[in-house]
Amino acid sequence: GFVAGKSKTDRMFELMDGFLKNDPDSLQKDILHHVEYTVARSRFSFDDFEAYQALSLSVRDRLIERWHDTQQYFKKKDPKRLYFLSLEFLMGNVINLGIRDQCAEALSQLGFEYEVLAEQEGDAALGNGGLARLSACQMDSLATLDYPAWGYGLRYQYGLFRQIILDGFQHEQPDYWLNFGNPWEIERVHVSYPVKFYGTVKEDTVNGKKCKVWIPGETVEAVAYDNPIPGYGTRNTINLRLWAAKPSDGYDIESYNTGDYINAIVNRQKAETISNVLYPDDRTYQGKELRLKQQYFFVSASLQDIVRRFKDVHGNFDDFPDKVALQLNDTHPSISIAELMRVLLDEEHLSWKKSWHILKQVFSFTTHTVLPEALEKVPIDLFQNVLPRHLQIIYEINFAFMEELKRKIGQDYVRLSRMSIVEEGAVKNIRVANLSIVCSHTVNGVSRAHYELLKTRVFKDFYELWPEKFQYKTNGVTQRRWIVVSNPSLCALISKWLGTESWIRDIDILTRLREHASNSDLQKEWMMVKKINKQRLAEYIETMSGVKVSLDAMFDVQVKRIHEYKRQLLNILGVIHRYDCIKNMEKTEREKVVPRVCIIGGKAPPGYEIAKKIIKLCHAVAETINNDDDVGDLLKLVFIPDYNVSVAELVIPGSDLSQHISTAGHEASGTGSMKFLMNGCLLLATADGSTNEIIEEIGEENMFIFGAKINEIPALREKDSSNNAPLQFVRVVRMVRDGYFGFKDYFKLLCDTVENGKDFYLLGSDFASYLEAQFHGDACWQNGMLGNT
Ligand code: C3B
Repeated sequence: GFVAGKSKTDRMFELMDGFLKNDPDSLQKDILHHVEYTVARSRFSFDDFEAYQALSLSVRDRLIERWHDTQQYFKKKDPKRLYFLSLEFLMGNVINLGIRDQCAEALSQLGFEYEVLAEQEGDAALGNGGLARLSACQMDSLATLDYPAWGYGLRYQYGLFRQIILDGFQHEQPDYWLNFGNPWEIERVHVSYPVKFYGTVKEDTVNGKKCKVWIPGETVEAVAYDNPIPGYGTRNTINLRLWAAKPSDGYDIESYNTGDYINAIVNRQKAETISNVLYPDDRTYQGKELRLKQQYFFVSASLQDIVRRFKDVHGNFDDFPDKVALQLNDTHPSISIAELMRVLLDEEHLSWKKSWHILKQVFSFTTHTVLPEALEKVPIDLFQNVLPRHLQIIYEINFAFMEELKRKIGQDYVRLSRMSIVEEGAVKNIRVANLSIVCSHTVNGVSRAHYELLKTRVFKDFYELWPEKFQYKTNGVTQRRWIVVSNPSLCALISKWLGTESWIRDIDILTRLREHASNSDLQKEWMMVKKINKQRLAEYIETMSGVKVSLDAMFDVQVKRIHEYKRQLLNILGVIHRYDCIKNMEKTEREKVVPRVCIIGGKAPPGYEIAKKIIKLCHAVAETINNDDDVGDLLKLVFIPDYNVSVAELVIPGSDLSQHISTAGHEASGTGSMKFLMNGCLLLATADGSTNEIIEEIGEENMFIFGAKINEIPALREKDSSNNAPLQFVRVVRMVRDGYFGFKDYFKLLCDTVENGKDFYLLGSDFASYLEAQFHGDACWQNGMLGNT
């Protein structure tokens, strides 16, 4: 019964607080409970995987409890909610609950090892690279900082492909990660919405007013899968709601009347393909129908969910902008603009004026790129076919925008056509970025340098029109994953020297370590930690590639997606130069060489030929160097296959030096550098993206900065840049061309990208200063300044 004077809700909070305990004894009971009743194995005999399942389910129960408390709390408070819409999330495994030690103890008595069970879990690789990992770090932060936030995305059945290397070539293998189920997610069969596609638009009258009715040609059901995300040091547990496509229940007379019952069912079943697979290219947009359907599918389901939650409490839409913030993670979810407008107009029957007034207060748009070719464009024909009503709405938004613009800038038709949402030409397109800017109250860049480029180049016209819309928030990464989880030894060290764990919540507290920076005890402990992590990494390298590496060598790492602008090729050419130098040295000179292990890892988009050739070149060069006894431990080159969040957690803490060497003006921000820095690894970098701000923060004297600056790039490109290339550059490229590492014909195209006046990413003109920075790195290592004393 209820205690007198207490509300039912208060009583519920009280009760739940006492439900699941976190002591090892209670955890053991729960684990066995799940072994017996959920996994349905005998508690007298279950293996590591089953133990992992039971453990995850036990932890999940605790998450659900917190999740319900959080929902209940916010339901009562009705705050403005932040909805983060993203087509990609790279979450990694669940962290933050703060009961790891208790779990480990509970398991050890049952005869299992926590670490071994943790290895049973694969990554949820529902994203490509930096953008997707940023989304995950943001979710962690939002939860920890007690925000009433929701993430929305797609539950792909096939995440990012697994990279297999055969003979040095990349092969892609499907990542069917749900094969053995996902113990962390909660399937919400009752949270599902119909999503419409294709069809036609008809005129109708409702309450005496004319309106549009969209008669769809296909309806697909979106079912919610919830992934609770606990904050650190708080009970706030937010939700990442991912949608899966299921055939709709709707009885479609058309297809069943043809008499072909079997085919009608087969066709319905095809609906599931919408959420099947993640597009593995994180930059170039190809205007594919499936991609547009994926975008609209997750956006439509999310908005239906958001509007339903709003309407549960509010009778009309006046307060919508005070209760709902929609954050667009790049242009991928931008179709939600037209969708919200459609819902307000066609389903809620608000006027255009009122709908537009609401709309322009709720969206904010973060762009993650500087490359104009990466800005999404959707061919009008495709749009018309898949989303006919949305196209009408976009035309109308554009018409109003063009009228407004003409009033402001006059009849400057060149500028008008540049800024139009509709691109005219042989193929007409919708420019999704323009739509996003016109309809968002804020356009956000991901670093200061990125913001400057948005203002002066990428979105110059729009900046001049609406300077107040533009801002930036420099990217960050969460120390909860990149130190606490990935580097437990460093975590312990930091807490010990700071005398507090508060830095785990508030990263600025880390600056207090400066007071101890010159303390030799701290330095010794720091080096011990690095050794442990290098050891772990060295073992991994040996199992993955068979190469034995020396722990006394400098571990020099570049791990990220493979792209020409990120210049892994510059790195490899640098390694060839180093090898060539060593080969040509006298014995006495060789004694002074700093031994290096050069580590490269990353996936190439499957259709990106040059990126794939870069991977092959890395293997070809490694084959030559690593088998040259004459060079031995002075130089090794290893490629780490299948780079992902788990691999990053292992590689980053074990690195001494890391490379972030994009051509200046191409990396919008870069976040890998921050993860390496947190783990006490120095940076060899160009003054690009967020690196510029890191320079200000830690001082150029504490980094190895090289290469042309952002504002020097255009002039360098004007000049025939391959003529700026130093002799050393010409020499190493020639070695590749001449077949020194084999595969002469195969590498021809790759060499062509940096020679004969076509060196767009300016490897040649940056090569000399790159080598200088590398040389400086060696010198610091020799003086024990790189942390190798
Ligand atoms: C990336 C950018 O390339 C990085 O510079 C940036 O740090 C991150 O986003 C996060 O902002 N990015 C990406 O991974 N995929 C895209 N399609 C566009 C940008």
